[in-house]
Amino acid sequence: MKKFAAIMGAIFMVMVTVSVVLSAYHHEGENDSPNFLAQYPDKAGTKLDHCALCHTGGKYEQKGKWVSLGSCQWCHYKYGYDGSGNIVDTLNTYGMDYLVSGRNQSALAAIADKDSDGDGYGNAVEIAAIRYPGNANDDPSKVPAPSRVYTKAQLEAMSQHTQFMLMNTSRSGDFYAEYTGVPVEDLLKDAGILGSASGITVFSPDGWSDYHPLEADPDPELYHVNGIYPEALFYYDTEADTAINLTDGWCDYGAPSCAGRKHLDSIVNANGLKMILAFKREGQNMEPGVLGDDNKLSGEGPFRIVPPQKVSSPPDQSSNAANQDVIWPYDYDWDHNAGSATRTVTIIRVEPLPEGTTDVDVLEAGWKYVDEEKIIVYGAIADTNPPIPDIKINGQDGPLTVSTGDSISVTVGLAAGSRLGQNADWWVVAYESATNWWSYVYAQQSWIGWSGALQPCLQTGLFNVSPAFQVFSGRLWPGVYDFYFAVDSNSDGNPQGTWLDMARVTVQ
Ligand SMILES: [Ca+2]
Ligand SMILES: [Ca+2]
Ligand SMILES: [Ca+2]
Ligand SMILES: [Ca+2]
Repeated sequence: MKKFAAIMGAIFMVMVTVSVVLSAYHHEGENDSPNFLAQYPDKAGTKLDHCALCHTGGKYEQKGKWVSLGSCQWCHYKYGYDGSGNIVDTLNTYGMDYLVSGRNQSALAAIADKDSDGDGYGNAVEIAAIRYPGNANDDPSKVPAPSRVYTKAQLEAMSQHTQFMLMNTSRSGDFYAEYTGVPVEDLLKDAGILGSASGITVFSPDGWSDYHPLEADPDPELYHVNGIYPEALFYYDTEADTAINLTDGWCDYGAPSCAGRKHLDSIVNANGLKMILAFKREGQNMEPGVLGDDNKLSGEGPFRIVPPQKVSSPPDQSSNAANQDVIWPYDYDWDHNAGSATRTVTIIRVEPLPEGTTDVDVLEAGWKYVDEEKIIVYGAIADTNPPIPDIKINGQDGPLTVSTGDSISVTVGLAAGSRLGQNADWWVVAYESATNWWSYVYAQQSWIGWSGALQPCLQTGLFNVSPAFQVFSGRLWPGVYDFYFAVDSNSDGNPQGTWLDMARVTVQ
């Protein structure tokens, strides 16, 4: 019991540090990620080198609606910036196993052969394949989700949006600025966002991530992607102005775009205020983010997610400031949009990931992307290289007509595309009205008549079938036969026909 209390005390210390260094995953003074990298040195910079290795995302109910949070937000939500919550609530099954096994490098070795998340793959096997050992939805049978990489030149070639706005922080200084970039809504359309998408999680290479729903949400902490934000007013006071009140001022009005504006002026932006992926501030490229010796990210470029305030307010004094006897003291309930303005974004994950897919390995999209001024969008977006099943009768796509005396040959081919290796149900089936459904079962090298359910041909990882493979050869009774070849994005034994081809032959 005493040992447990000591462990919890240690975690408490780590989490207090979290509240100081919000921007970095490798939280100052924390030993868990060094332990992991000592045990698995080649996994540095991979997606496993992240909070999500041991911490879970989560959901909480608000007015009958469930709000989903990523691992960083969930930890801060459950645990609080003040460390008042219970850290154990934020651990996934791998994190729990690590904790109860001693929370050191030997604990990682001790649980290497365990299957912490119960998905059928041992922890070391998953880690070798760069799959999360504490997330049963991620395993080595899944393939990286569809992705698109954008260069800065490509983003600049898209329709640009410029807006003047307040960046209101809780703890740092506030400022007004003019940001230019691409509306995130437009970027996602360009990437081919799917109708199934519900939101995005953005990542910075220091490990910070933040979730944004597509549509407006009543939770004041959630900034939405789509649509226009409310118009804002410009709030000016000499007491707030850092250029005038050198001791207690908290708002920087020094940007050229502030010139000529007066207190309570309406802020007018052509096309309104939007969530943008900014690449310019005051018309200039932004300073690229770098991780300092103190593990704090400085700089904001090359790309920053910039959400406007959902509710316009004046800039308020920093919550850290001793002197709150000012015109706009810190107000918890005011909109601190700058806290959700993720700096140096290199990854946008469109949620939820399509079935059978998993996260891309973020190693490639880390600091290298900052240097190369690139960003990757992946997840619930169009797959430009999907599996293509092909079924042919006598070498033709059909429909065709033959005589009862003619022998026919049915062949299937598959280009696995982006889903190469993904576990799947394979279906080779035929339908004719008098005899109902037939399934070709590869293991038996034979066709099986309708027995109340279709039988999968195979249940294995997708591979390229080329040259085509013959599944039927012979003569058929008169009738109209539809032959199907399909592969699913899962291997649950039920036919979904995610990718499907059909050929019809009429025998007379
Ligand atoms: Ca597992
Ligand atoms: Ca797993
Ligand atoms: Ca503020
Ligand atoms: Ca299936």
